[in-house]
Formats: sequence, structure tokens, C-alpha cells
Amino acid sequence: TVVDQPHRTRFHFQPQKNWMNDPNGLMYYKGYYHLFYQYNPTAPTWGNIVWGHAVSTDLLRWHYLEPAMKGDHWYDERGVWSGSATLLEDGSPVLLYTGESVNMTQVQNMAIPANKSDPLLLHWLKVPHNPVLVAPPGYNASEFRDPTTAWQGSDGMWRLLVGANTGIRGIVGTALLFKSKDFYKWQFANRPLHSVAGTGMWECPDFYPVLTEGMNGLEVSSENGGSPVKHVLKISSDDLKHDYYSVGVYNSETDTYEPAIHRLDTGIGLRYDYGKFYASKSFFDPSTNRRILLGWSNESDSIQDDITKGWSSIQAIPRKVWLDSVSRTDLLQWPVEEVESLRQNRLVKENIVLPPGSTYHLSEVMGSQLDIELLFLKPNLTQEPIPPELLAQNVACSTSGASVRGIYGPFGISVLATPNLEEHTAVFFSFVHSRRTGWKTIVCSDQSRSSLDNDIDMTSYGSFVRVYDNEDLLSLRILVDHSVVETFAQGGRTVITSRVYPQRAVNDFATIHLFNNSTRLHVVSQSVTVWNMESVQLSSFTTATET
Ligand code: DQQ
Repeated sequence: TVVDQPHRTRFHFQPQKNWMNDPNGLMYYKGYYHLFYQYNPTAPTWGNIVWGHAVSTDLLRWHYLEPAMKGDHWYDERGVWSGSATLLEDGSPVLLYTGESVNMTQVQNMAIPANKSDPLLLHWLKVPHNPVLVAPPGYNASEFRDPTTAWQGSDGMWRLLVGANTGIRGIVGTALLFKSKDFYKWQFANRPLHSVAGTGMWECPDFYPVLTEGMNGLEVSSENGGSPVKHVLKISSDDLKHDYYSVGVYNSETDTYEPAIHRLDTGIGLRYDYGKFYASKSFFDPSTNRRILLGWSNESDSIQDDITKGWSSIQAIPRKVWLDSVSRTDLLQWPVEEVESLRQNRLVKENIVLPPGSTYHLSEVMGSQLDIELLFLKPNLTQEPIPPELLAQNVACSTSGASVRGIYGPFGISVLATPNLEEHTAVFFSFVHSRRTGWKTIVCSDQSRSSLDNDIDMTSYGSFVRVYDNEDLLSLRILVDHSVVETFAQGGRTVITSRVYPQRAVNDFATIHLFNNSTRLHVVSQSVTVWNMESVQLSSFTTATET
């Protein structure tokens, strides 16, 4: 029940029980979205991995199906690890996945539907010539996994990437390239598509084209088809435990990928999400012309808590992803519009004035399932003198949280809050200035007061968010779902997913507050709109069709 399970989400995907990690094999097929996922059927901890399977028609109301694949051959006996779906030219789906073999090598295998006319794709056949790919000579077979969706180049050949570590002494995160004429025999291209030293083994690579204008997605093999495209390479760094992407130019004639940006902290690039979001994967939805992104959000509580709850991990809300046509170097992400169908009881408050050091309790709002849209007028910063001691202020969200008062912030919103704020998760803006870069806006999610329970990782997260000079508003969209707070700042330019475990601010005891903890800024919320979110009933398919 809700009382027993205050941290179980109600509109995010999670299995009925036990452990889940990476989303796998995402596709839209004959009217259904298919989500496969790394699943342990026997415990709420990682192990015995099979491919869990669920389908939906709206990316929210998932129906649980029987696991699609279990380890039952020498080549996947120790685990059916991550992989992807490819739709062949005739529309039939193929799964490519990593098997952890009986001798602990990682090999890539293929499975095809037992019955292509079954829209649920309940049964999968592992092909007789598995494994279709083994680590090439000289490459480490225990760091060779997670095949991408395959794409076709202009020569008609199929291509795919497999994550690897090609460092002989150190770590060189690598996406190895393989090619095939017939999708049957695969050959190593004798080089990676891309690699970056010191970035950890690359897990779960994802590689896809994006349009340079507009919000539509592209099928993975669309190289240009008339409109200019760029390509996104995403990798999950095993060492850094984050997903990183770059936007670049791919040429299938030379099979080269040139990322536009080399700067960045880790050499691979930008973050999809500054919180808990890993091993993500995208797919093209031809029914709406979108590219949709899912990512694994693991727990921040203890293993003991997971055993008590009986489950661990959720999938972050499915997001539409497209290239920011202004920056041309970054992606934008936004919850799929289907999420808005769960909104109920809209409450709007306009022109809330927040003098320095004030809070404003939205006492009308109750609940731990919310969709919030918050707009602040951008405070006028240029009129404020800049004290020299602040020029090099430390901006890390983890060291100065929502309660530390500064001249230029923080100000924002507390969710999953008790009325007296003894528990709350704060999402806020703040500004920093330097002579070199001018003003920069920071957005943080501060978990340090999110729970009275101490046995929880309450690290705060955040980053900079791009705000152009001609923009007058700062915006936050926040999805709150019991143990997840998912923040999309400034139209999806910066995204932060946090996992929290309030003890008192649960269910109808949870409320929200706006706050301005800056010492000088005059902050005005132009509007805050809050909806309660309907619970989605996740069910097994048969139950759903019977009722
Ligand atoms: N999870 C899978 C691997 C992948 C890792 C195993 C990433 O295939 O590299 O469960 O979380």
C-alpha cells in the first residue's frame, strides 16, 4: 500500500519488485513502445540479470510482460547484459545484447522475434550462430559490451558500436566500430569510432543523428536526407558513473566522428543530467517523429533499505531530446508530452514577491506527486555592485546548499517539504560573476535536508544553466514522484534527477515553499503552476486487457 511504500514512485516505471538497472532494446513496434531492462528476478540487488520486458502505448502506463531473455546458453549464462534493438529495412526487429559467458568473457549476441506479427514480441529466439561478435584479438574480452542500435551508412552497410576499454596500461574509453553487409556476419573496422583517454570503460554507447533545426527526431540511419544533421555520441563512464555526450559531425564514407567540443571536464563532453541518471538509451518514435531518451536512476538509500523495500531503481521519466538550434552544441530535454495527461487540480499563483530572506508557503498544495512550472523574473544583476571577495566564490552545489545565504542567491522552491521545513528538497538558482566570463546562472538540487533518515546519500547536484541576455525569465519544471525530484531548468538546458527518502514529508503531508535566501536580490515569481499527478496503474498485460 501507499502507507507501506511511501518511496515507491507512482508515475515512473519500476518493476513490481526486485532490482532493475539499464533500459535496453527500446523501440516502437506495431503500436507499442517496448521497454526492456536489466532485471534481477530474485532480489533487490544486482545479479542474475535477465531482460525484463514491458509495453505501453503512452510511455507511462506500462504493462509488465514475462522476461524476454534469460541466460540459458554458454554465451550468456552469467547474465543477459545490455543491448539495443534495430529495425531492419522490412521493419522486423532484431536485438543485439551482451552475454556474460560461462568463462566470463563478454560476447555480443543476437535474438529475433519468434513471431513477428505479435505486437507484444513476447518470445525471442537466440540465433544459432551466436555469439555474433567476440572481442577482436588484442582487446580485453572482459571490457567489451553494450552494442548500440545498428545504422546503415550511405553504402548500405550496417554499422554498430560496442563499448570498450582499449588502454593497455591505463583506461581509454572506447566505442569500437563493427560493420556488416547482411546483419549476420560482423567485422571489426579495425579502429574505434571514437575514444578518449582517462574516461573509464565506455558502457552503453548511444549514437544517433539530430536535426540542426526543429524538435523532430530522426531515424538512426538518416544521414542527411536533405536537411543538415549532426550526430550525438553518448557514453556511460564506468569510472565517473555519469552519462556524457558530445555533438559532432559523422561521415559514413570515412566512418569518422568529430565532436564539436573537446574542452570539457572529461574529454567526452556534456552531461544529460547532473543527478542520478545512467546507462541511458534513446530511440526514434516514428509515430510522433520524436527521439525519446530513457535513463536508469538508481537509489540513494542503503542496500539494507532496498532489501526492506523489496525493490531498487526506477527509470527516469521518458524525455524528448533534440538539438538546441541556438547553441548547436547542446541537447534539450523535456518530459514527453504524455506526462501532461496525468495532471489534475491545477493551481496557479502569480506575482509572488520574495524579499531577501523570505519564504512563501504554498499551503494549498499537498502531495508527493506533482508537476510544477515555476517562473522567476530574472533579477536585475547589473545594478548590484560586485564585492571583490565574491569574484572567485566556490559555486559547487554540494558545498553551499539552499540554506547558505549569499548575495546572489540561492532562491527557488522546496518540495517534499514539511510545513516547518524540517524536511525538504530544495531546487534553486544562484548567480556567480567573474571578470572573465561575466554572470553565470547556477541551478542546484539540494538533498541535504531531504530526509531525517541519516542512512542516505544526500549529495547535492547541479551545474550552470545557459541564460541569454535577452531572456527575462528563469524557469523550472519539476516532476515530484515520492522518491524522485526531476528538474528541467530553462526549457531543458540543464536537467537534474535526484532520489530522496523523506520520513515525514510523505504523501499528503508533503507541501511546497518558495524561498529567497539571497541577502540582497529582490526576487519575484511571475507565476507558479502546480498540478497533482494521477497515479499510473502498472499491471501485467492480461489484467489490463481483462478489466
Ligand atoms: N550494466 C550492464 C552492462 C552495462 C552496465 C550489466 C551499465 O551491460 O555495461 O547489468 O550499467
